[in-house]
Amino acid sequence: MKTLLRTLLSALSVAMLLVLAACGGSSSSGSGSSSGSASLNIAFLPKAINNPYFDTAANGAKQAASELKGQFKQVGPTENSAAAQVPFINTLTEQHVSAIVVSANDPNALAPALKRAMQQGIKVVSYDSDVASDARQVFVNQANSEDIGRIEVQILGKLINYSGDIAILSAASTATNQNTWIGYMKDELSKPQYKNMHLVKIAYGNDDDQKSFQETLGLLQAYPNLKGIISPTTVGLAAAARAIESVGKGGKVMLTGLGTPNLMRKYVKDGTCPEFALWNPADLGYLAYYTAAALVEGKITGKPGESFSAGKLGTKTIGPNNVVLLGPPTVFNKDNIDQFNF
Ligand code: RAM
Repeated sequence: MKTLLRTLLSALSVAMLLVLAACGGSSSSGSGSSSGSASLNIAFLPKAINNPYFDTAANGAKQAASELKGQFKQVGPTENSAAAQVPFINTLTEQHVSAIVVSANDPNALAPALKRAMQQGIKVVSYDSDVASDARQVFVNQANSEDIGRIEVQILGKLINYSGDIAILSAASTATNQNTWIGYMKDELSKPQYKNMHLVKIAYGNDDDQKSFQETLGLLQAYPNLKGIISPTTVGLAAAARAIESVGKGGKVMLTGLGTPNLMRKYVKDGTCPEFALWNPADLGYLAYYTAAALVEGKITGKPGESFSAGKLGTKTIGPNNVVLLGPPTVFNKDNIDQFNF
């Protein structure tokens, strides 16, 4: 009897291993509302999963799905790379979901796969980080890209008295959103009031905590006179704060960028990162779901000037280049950070 049990148990564990192997370690996070309208079968594909920023966005999308009685699922790689995102697009296309909502690690590398999806009638919405404009119907932008880039330089300027060497710690070197923002940072830095601030290096942490931490240590070592760092990524900003403190430079090398209040609260209060910016990622996911749903239901086609209802966010209108804007970013500091919990 015992032997039989043992044989059964080991057969079961082999079967489980086979199932896991068949999943290929592809990390798909669970589906939200499983009931709901079969035609609203909307899949989110973030740059990578296991990033609290995208988890928060997914929570907003789930809320939208339940309001619209649609389905939601999120799939994605564990590593921030366009190459790792492509197979997920292909699988979603084979599954014939009604819409793919994607945050791109590269504007062009995802385009062929997304265009194939669109040819099969699948609606494509980019959110957070855009793809080439002919590879999606609509881009849901979190905030005006120019404002985001300029605000970060303005905050750092204030923190370091407009003087000294500065560096940027970005995400993937091909990320559409970070590269757009960095373009505006450079433009802001070219204004006369920043003439004594010098951008010495842009480092890339790939939205990977450990790599971002190491890259920050590298910056601190290579540029001992560094006065400030801008990290326009939630993963990079938190890792940079930890790295700065690990070498006792908290408050000496000023840090700002884009972060989530929950990850940055400690560093705002102890002075390592006195001020940073972000939008509400949950609202971004919510708006992206409503946009995809409006496309699937034929309420919009994605052309500038079309309007649709985005639930609690009110009526939204598609702007130039088929972009829907969430709203202005929020600046967080010690005076307001405790009012936020995400
Ligand atoms: C990271 C990602 C994301 C970006 C935020 C600010 O989580 O790079 O794309 O929008 O930071």
